Amino acid sequence: PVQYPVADVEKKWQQYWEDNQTFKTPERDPDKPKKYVLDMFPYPSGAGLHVGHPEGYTASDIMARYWRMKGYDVLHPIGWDSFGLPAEQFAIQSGTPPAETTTKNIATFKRQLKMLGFSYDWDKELATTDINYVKWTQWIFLQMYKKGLAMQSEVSVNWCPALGTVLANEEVINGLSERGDHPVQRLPLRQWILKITDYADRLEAGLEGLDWPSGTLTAQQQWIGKSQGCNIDFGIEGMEDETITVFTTRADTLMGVTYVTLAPEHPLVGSVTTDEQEEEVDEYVATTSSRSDLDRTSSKEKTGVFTGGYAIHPISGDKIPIWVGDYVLGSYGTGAVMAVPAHDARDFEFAEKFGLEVKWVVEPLKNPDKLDKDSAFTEPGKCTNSGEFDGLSTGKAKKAVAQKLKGLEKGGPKITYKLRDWVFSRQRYWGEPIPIYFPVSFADGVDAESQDPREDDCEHTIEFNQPIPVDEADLPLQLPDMDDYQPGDDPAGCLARAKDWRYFQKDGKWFARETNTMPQWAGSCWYYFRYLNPKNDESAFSKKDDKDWMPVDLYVGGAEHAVLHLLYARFWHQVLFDLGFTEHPEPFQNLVHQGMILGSDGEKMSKSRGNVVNPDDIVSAQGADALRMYEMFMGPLEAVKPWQTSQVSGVVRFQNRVYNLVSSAVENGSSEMDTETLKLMHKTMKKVTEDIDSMAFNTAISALMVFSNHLQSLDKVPVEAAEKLSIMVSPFAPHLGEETWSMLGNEGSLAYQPWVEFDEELCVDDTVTMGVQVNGKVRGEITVAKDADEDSAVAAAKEVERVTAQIEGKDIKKIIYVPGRILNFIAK
Ligand code: ANZ
Repeated sequence: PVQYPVADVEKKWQQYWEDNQTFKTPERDPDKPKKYVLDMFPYPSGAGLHVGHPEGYTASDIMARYWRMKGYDVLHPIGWDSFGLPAEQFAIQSGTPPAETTTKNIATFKRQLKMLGFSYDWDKELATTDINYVKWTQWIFLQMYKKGLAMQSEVSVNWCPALGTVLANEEVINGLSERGDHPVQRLPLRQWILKITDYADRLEAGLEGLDWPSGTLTAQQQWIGKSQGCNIDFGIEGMEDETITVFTTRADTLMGVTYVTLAPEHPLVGSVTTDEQEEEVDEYVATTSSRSDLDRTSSKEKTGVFTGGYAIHPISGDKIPIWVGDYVLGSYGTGAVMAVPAHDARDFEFAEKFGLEVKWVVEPLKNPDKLDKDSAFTEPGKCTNSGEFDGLSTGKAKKAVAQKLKGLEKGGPKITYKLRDWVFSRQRYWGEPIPIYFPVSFADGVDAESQDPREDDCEHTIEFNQPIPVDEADLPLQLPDMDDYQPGDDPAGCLARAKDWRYFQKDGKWFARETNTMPQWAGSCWYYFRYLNPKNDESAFSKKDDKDWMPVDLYVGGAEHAVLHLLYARFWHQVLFDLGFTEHPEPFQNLVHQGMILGSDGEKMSKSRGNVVNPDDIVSAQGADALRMYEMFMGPLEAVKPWQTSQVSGVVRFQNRVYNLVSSAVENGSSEMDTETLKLMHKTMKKVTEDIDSMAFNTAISALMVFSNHLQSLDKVPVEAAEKLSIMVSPFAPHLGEETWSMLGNEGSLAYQPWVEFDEELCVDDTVTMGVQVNGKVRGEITVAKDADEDSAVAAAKEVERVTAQIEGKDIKKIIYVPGRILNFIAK
């Protein structure tokens, strides 16, 4: 055998693809079907590519290459998600401007992706930090602003002092920042928010019909957290005009309410609290204010204090004590609950701890006497001790109570969502500036003309309540150059220090720009639209391109984006849909998550563990195709799997074998094919085609291995078999595919060669394995020709010991034989 000159071959074909623009996106041909194959674009970190990147990127590349060969118009772009914290942290430490670091890192990533032979159309390349991209990101923000979907709000936010910024709820995990694990506190701050809650229902409904992993659909559903229930108004003793509105999913338990609990941040806490209780309540509110929602809902020990005030039950008119407890969240529902300790576990714990009354109002449908009263009974049942509602099942009672309250104008059905509005501002440098500014005012009587707010001693006020959008014609609004990127403790962020940028004069009046920037998620909300034509100067993307290419037919990326990027992007998309910019209601029709690749020790790869595999090393030792094939051969795409270097040599051997088989077919091949080889070839073509269709790449590669082993056992390799092998191998190992294709005497690239077609009839097995029964009981099995006649089937069966043991010495009365299905001896 000859050695496959992998390094030279891979370099040669990469050069060929580049010189010939092989993967340039075609003009859409309306007579052809299309596939938009999208990768989650990488954040170009300083560390370069890790082996997790090529996994998803190889999978999508296989599909893109396969679909081109199947005759689809394919769009397969790549770009860079290049805003974000690490470049800025690096700038703080080293003084290197983030733009410089980003450019350098992009160059490294690009070299590495090219080295892996992905069939990207590099003309579509974009970076979210490109000024022409920023321009349109800001433009979309302005469209949202004009639609009332972007607004300022004084919100209790997750302030991370170490990072000097506010984080979205999604970015805080167990009270620590998702990036860097720094402690996070709650603080009220002026923020920009996007009203994603306006889209809660649409975001939930749109999930139906998406071909997404079920876990991700569930994650989004739970994140949106649609909850169907009822709002109920309780009166307040001594306060005619005020009511406490609670949200409940168990209106049927209304007659079992024994107290009402307000969240510590509920606006009525102060007014319902009596003088005697004031000190205790104030103290309690102060101590709970720093606790995160997660902490409050997950901690075992319930805490709370009595306010001294009483609510009035909307139906019975009973007096009900009002408590404050931090297991009730201020940000969910109405921030107040009607407590039913008999039927809610949290209320039960609370009532036990503080000695509050427990009223049983739901009984099990069966054996109501056996109800154990040591814990809450939270299952559905039927109403009891509930007056007019007695006997109604839980479902019916919920409706009856809601109807009754509606009639009394004391509440009614209500849908609540867990989803919160999206805190969209960051007090950081390396993000898109928010294209808004505010008037600057000076003390009464001061001559504004003579003032300069850029000077330290110039007293002035920024009128944050009078935001003015930047004129669309003035976009992009660029970041200023700065030397110091340190966020500092001014929540206005470091851009506030760039005074020449921040303050400007127009028609003799002073204005101040917004100094908050957008979060990193902004850029990834719409990059798939910009790929359609990243050079478009007229618009973010054109209607024609949208019509031609959207939606994304295959989106490949990590499951860690289940609720962040994938929800935000759907939200922006739905807004753009409502504004008439796209005719497709959802962006990503089909989503696939690649599973994480672990180190050879089965642990997550990390520098500190020293188990990181560098793709550069694998490529320089064994080649890009070997890395690609190995990653696809490791196991099912979506499975988590450990790296096993020994298996890399397995695919390297396969690669050499294919090369040698084609060489020998070229030198000394056969123009004929025996039936066995022909049948195996068709079976392999069928298996590989169907496996690629379902993205089962590991089994497709093993089928190719089996086929190549068979070819190797032949005296002469049939040329046709070598051709098919070359085509089938090419999506996985594109360099090897091209090289063998050209060795077979073909001109140019095989990227657009028609994919193999199999003959279903040749894929059918000739033999069949079937059970043999004696008196209806299976005693053994035989493998015979599919159309074997009865005599040969019986002869085969008589070779099976367990069958002969059963019929020996008996009279065979009858033989039932259906070829390929049943052979049954009736013996007495
Ligand atoms: C009375 C009741 C009786 C409840 C009962 C449950 C069982 P989901 O499904 O998550 O929407 N709740 C309402 N607002 C709350 C808040 N801000 N903080 C903490 N808990 C809150 O849950 C809705 C239920 O959670 C509501 O129904 C309310 O308790 C509680 F036998 O009301 B229920």
